[in-house]
Amino acid sequence: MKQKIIELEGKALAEIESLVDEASLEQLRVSYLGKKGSLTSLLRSIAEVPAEQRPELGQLVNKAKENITRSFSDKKNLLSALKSRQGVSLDITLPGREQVLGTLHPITRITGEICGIFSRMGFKVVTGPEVELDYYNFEALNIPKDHPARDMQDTFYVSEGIVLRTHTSPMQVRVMESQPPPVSVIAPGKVYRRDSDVTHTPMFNQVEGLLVDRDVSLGDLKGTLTSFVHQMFGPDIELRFRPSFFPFTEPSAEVDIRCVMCKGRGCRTCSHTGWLEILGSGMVDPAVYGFVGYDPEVYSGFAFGMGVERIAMLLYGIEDIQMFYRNDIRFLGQF
Ligand code: 2NL
Repeated sequence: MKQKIIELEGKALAEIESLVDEASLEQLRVSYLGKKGSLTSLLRSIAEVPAEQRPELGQLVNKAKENITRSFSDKKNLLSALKSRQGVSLDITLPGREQVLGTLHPITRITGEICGIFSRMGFKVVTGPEVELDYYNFEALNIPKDHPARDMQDTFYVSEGIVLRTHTSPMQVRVMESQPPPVSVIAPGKVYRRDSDVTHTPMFNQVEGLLVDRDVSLGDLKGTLTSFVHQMFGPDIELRFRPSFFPFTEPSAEVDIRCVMCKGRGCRTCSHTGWLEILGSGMVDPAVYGFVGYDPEVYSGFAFGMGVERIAMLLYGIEDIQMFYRNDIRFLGQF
């Protein structure tokens, strides 16, 4: 009896192993485990053996049934998995799928280039909050309460006394407040103004710079910014410093470069002046030092600010600022 069980189990497992189609597998299953199956009748015949042998034989035949049942179901799964793959052929000569690499956003690239130039001159890069106190954005920069730049038309107000920063200068005020001179920092980042047309977006990027120490002169401002412009636009670019006004600098100057489009002959981009304004600058107004506790009798400094989108548009010859923010990968992938 024992021998019979072992032989039947071995035979069943070998036959299951050798089968390759689902129909004959089912046939085989019935021939072992069906009502009239050979294992089923073996199980029944246990009733006829002497009672003292029954437990041992019963255990053995149950174990055999378990193994055979599991083997059938494993084989069934395997055959059905193979069947579902039929018709799917693998062509190993096909080229692989291309892994498309991302690129830096042009604004990120230019911001990095600007910061790189000033970093190599010794300026430290600092960043800070875009939601800013009115105090840091306006008050401490000597922008009086009735100044037009404060108008609701230009500034996004978050709540009483809190704005979206309109420039990155507040970061420089925070730096001056937290440490004595000398300071030389540049502050890159997003700024916000209520403005939107082909040359303005409500959010744009700025890089501002500040240097304060003993004996800093307008000559230092001119030398530093001339070096920057030459590194950014090439050593042959012509530039000029033109008197201007900002509430936080005195005197103030804007920097123009020879029009990169028409080389100075006059075109639409330069409004037929032959010049393009690329940054604003000036000697820090002594009133600003009053807010941060610097002694204007001992220290002087210069500051400057530029719009990154504007510089990128001039460098790459892009006419519509909105192109940077439409997320068209064909445009953004060119730089
Ligand atoms: C522009 C002009 C400018 C500054 C920014 C500044 C910052 C401090 C003190 C004094 Cl903390 N000035 N920044 C000065 C002059 C011009 O930006 O056209 N920006 C796009």
